[in-house]
Amino acid sequence: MTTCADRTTTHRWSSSFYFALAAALAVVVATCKPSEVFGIRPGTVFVSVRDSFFTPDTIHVGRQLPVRWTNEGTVLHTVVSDSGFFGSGQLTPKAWFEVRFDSVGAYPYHCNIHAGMLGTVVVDP
Ligand SMILES: [Cu+2]
Repeated sequence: MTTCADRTTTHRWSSSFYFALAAALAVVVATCKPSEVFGIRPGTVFVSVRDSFFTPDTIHVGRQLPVRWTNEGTVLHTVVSDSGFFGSGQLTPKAWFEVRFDSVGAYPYHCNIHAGMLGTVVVDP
């Protein structure tokens, strides 16, 4: 991935684009199959993925703390940022997907299998 500093045309980009790019670079993603066991960091915020909605659909999380989505439904779902910052791929039942955010802001996301499965992560300072 190319960084801002490598570009010669950055002066043309809007500040919102800079913010979006910084946010995109700041997202850390992990995903896991059901059989794998990982420790859960203190402060992790959990979102349940159901058939077919996210609950809670809006969550607040501090910077650097993980958000973990777990498929608690019976069919495949995905967790995909509306802006392309992150994407889980297909989550089978019991599988989870985790993202940490370095930048404050609101990050709307959706399931790309089921129209109307929507949620928002709000990253607080
Ligand atoms: Cu879905």
